[in-house]
Amino acid sequence: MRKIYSLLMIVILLMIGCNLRNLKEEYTSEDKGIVVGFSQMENNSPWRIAETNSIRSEAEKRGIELIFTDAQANVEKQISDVQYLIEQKVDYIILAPKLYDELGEALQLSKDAGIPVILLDRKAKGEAGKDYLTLIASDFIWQSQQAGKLLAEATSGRANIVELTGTVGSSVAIERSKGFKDIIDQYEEMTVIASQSADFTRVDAKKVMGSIIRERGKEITAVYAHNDEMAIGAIIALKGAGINPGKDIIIVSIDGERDALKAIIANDLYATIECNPFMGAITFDVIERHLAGEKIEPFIIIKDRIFTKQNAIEHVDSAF
Ligand code: GYE
Repeated sequence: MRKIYSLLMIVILLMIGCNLRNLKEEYTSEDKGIVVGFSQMENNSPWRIAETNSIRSEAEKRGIELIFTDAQANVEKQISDVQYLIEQKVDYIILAPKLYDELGEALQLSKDAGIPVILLDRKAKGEAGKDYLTLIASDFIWQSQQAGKLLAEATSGRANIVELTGTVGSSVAIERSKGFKDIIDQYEEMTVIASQSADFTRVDAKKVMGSIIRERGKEITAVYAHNDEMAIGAIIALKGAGINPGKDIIIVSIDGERDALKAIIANDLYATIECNPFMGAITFDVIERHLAGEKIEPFIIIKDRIFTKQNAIEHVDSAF
């Protein structure tokens, strides 16, 4: 009898515990009760997919409702996506803006609607604290300076460089050109002999690099790509033209995606500077801090690492 009694007590206590837990979960999600909109510019590369997944899983983890839109690389669509999020009366907008000038309009629309915007991974025209809450991104000048330094080291300061730039009109492409130039300008014999956009994509880079090889093939000794996808495209084009990347031509790039780390291990790529896409936790921390009435700093910098032959193996499995 006593045994049955204690067993019953345990069951009752467990049931109360479960209920309390449920209540607590409901309380936390209802307590926040917020809806966040996320306007992604495109979702077609390992980097973008990793960023999107990081935002999505963090929202889910915190019980925050997320409305996701993908502008599919179309700037007009991205502006109307933001309009749609405003109509949905979201409490915050996370905006990964494709182009600097054009997406300034989206900032104004959100501002007029009184919805705070968090810029993610690129800038848009406006002022922090006024037109948007904050920018969460890597330091692109630092990244590209590191790429320049590594290339100088690998080529002993003598190189005819092809620069494959990112999307024209994006803040990141402007800054990744600038930081790199800061460094190579210090070397008399480092010159950019061709600079062309391949829109951050592997397919375009393969084509662009192919045509540069046809025009200036013999002169090229190095490639600086604004992201890994373009570096991979360049590697494919070089191999297709019978040129040996890593030996005849030294390549550096930015992002730290898995294919790039594999290319380092295969000696095709000299180095890649990380651009960490896992910004979900930081982004929702900002939202929660803002909800709690804290003042938010205008620029939240993501810290990045450098991947070379020395550490690529160690990181390849955890890369995106
Ligand atoms: O490096 C690239 C992506 O804006 C930081 O955009 C981002 C860049 C990233 O397409 O791969």
